[in-house]
Amino acid sequence: DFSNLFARDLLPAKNGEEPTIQFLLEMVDILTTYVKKTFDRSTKVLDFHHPHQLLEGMEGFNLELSDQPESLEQILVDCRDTLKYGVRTGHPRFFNQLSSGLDIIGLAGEWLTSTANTNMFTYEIAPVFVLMEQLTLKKMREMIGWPNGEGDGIFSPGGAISNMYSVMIARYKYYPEVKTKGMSAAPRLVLFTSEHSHYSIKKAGAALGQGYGSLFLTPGSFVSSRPPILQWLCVLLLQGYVPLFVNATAGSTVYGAFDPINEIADICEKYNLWLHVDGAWGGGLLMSRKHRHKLNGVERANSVTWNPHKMMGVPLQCSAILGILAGCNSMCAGYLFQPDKQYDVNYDTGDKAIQCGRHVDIFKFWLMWKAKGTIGFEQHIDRCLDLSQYLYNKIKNREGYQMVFDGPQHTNVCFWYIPPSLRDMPDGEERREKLHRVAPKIKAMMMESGTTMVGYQPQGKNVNFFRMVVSNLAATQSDIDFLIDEIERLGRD
Ligand code: ABU
Repeated sequence: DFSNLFARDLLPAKNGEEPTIQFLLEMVDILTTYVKKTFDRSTKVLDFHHPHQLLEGMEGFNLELSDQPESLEQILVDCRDTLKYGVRTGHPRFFNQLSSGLDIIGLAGEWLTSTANTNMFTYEIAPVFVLMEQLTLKKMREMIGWPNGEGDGIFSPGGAISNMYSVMIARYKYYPEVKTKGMSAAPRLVLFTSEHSHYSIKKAGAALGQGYGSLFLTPGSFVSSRPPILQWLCVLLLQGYVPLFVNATAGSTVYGAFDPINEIADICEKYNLWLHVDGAWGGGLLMSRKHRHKLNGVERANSVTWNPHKMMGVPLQCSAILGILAGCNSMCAGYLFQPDKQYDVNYDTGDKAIQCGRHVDIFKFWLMWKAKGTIGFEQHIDRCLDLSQYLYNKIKNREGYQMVFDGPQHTNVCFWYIPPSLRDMPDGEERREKLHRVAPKIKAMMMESGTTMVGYQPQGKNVNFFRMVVSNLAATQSDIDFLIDEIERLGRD
């Protein structure tokens, strides 16, 4: 009975051991019940409520904070309700995001990480985690193909930050004085990326003081737009701009497209530009002997973003920036990074980061790698790509579907569902407007019924279409069949 117990009765309180153990066991029960239900297809993916409904308070669940403590009984109810009104991103029918799934080893790793509750900035307080990070990053660099896995890297709070690191280290390499003098120490720098690349490259330009106007977007992906890059380079050079950096995307967010890294690397070498490969989504394919050729040339990159929390199913967050970071961000804060410690202070890796405090993202990933082996990640990736091919084959000639592009390169399958009333309508503005409203409407109904979730978006001239992605090992062909049935059920006129 927790109704008369409060947080103050738990450790370090006197005689707090027994209630602490009982409370944690109850918590484990809540979490394991949630885990079991997540894999049970008769459980909904979500129990949708509008923000105002949750803010007004549901029965027994009040988000407001109070001055007086709640009993542990209420705290346990709050925990159950937090999970109840959340989204089961590990459910086999959750296809909404690039990161999905609920890996049990990864989950156990995250529990351990929170229990250890340490900070990644120094070996002094995170000796084992720092070494795990170093070893894992080296292994990742070996998979990229850098000689002997040489180089550097760090885990960061997500792909956008990893991409921002890439711009920072490029700028530091060519214009190190920017670190002390700011942008006045650099000419007008230009970054290149494709229209289909992640918006974080643009954000990096803005955040780093170059302005996102310093970014040149090539239409579509780089596959079709190499000549315009070259042309722009020449024009820019004549106008006094200095091209600095090219981002090649390995697995674009919406289409899952892979830029031709070798061709882009040729241009970068010719013009002495930094080559970054954003493999946040596609980096995982390096683990697959069948699919890694899609990143051919990645070994020629100066820096690489790779998010194991996406295609490799590692619990959020787990994103790596690989490249040479040393010196770029170091401030040598004397209270933390004392040079006269008794151990090799090269292992005080925190000074490479733009953060000070840094969460331990490595342990769950390292533990999963131990538990699955490289071969386990390979099987995960091959299976997810096979499943996407199954979906593509199933709908490419099916009545009521139109593909946005042929032949998926990653697990992204993009398509319009055409309701019966639009099937015979001639192409034109009216049809486009109507079609634009179809995916959001079906998605809203999907969320209200809680049966499945899949993303949608417009892209360029294309009106709203569904983007299906698979990264969850729990998904099967029957879940793909379910999604299609559900779209057709909800999309009936
Ligand atoms: N680039 C962040 C992930 C976006 C997505 O899950 O669709």
